[in-house]
Amino acid sequence: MGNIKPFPHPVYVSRPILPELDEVSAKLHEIWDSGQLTNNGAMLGKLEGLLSRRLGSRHLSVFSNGTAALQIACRALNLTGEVITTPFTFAATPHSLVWSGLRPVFCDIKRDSYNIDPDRIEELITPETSAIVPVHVFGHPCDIDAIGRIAARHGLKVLYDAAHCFGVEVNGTPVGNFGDITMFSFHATKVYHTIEGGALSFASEELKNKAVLLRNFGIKSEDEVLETGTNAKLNELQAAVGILVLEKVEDEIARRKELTCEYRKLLDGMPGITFQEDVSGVRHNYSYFTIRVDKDEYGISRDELQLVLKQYNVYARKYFYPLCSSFACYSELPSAEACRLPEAVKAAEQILALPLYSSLSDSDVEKICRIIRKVS
Ligand code: T4K
Repeated sequence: MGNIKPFPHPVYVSRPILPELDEVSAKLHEIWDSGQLTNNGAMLGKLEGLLSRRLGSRHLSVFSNGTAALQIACRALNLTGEVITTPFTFAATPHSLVWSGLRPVFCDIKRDSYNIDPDRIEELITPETSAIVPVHVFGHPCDIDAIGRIAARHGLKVLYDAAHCFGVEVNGTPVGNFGDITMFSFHATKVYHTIEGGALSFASEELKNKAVLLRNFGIKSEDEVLETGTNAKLNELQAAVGILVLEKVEDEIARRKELTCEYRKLLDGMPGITFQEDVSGVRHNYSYFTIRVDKDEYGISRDELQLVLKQYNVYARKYFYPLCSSFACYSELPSAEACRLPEAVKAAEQILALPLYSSLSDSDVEKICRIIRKVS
């Protein structure tokens, strides 16, 4: 297209923080010397301490991935029956509910935040409802106060999916300190990672103790098994990588913030392209930069733009498409009907996540924006 040359290498939506190999090697030496590879070793203990401080959580445990952590959270909270959640999320959110023997009930989202719409939650509550599972989509916090009030009024638990929210704060309070339990994902595509991994931040020590039992088969001691637990432990190698990644995460977030500002500056005012701004009072982590493509104003659809970008070696992603409620496994649910979820349906058709990671240069972002401007 025109005189813009494709990128010489693929430009992905995300790239993980990579610690220096000699630092990893030093940690591996420590692990080798100890002979302890997994089962709650010293590296995991150290990582949990560091993350508790960094995420401002008094009660925090680390797990093998965010999905297993969500399942354990459902079990620790004794959830039953129906759980109200958003369809505009990654498959892991509703799937974790089903794996926990629960029925997801999909609630529409707000147009601006892409998060569950609190004004639509109460009409979905039935005698079978035990919890709300909101997602802080793309790291933008949900309407926490409204959700808290609804949960209190109806005696429901709140389990937040904060997969995208490492380090996010709302009016000075870390995002993991709301609701009964909050889940973080530490997958390699996230702003902070342990290759694969996740954490739960609990409202009480009691919930934490239960979840810690559940992540190791429910084994309390050599003589006692207290719960039908599973295996969701993080091994020592990944914990070591997590410790090293933690040292780099502030720089990563700072650089992503600069790149986000650059995207916003260059895309501002482009007809048919809108994006999220920072929310007042929120400390953001810049985990994703998404745009919304209005075909009527922009000229081509989000899907067409994604294909154009691919021709330039730019691998933007349609997060979250397809909408979870349209998966074959959920489409028969009454709450999954598209007419009940108009905002979520539109978001799934229009939103595109653009590349965002610290090794991207300003000129890379400038070129991506030039491509987007040129196609319109
Ligand atoms: N809740 C929500 C709201 C979530 O978004 C997620 C996960 C979860 C729960 C569950 O948490 P985990 O159980 O995963 O901890 C990715 C991730 O696999 C997934 O963790 C994430 N959400 C989801 C939004 O995105 P894909 O299918 O997009 O990943 P993939 O492999 O296509 O990676 C995207 C790009 O990132 C690649 O094109 C290249 C780059 N990449 C990826 C990996 C894995 C790298 O450069 N290096 C890598 O190692 O799902």
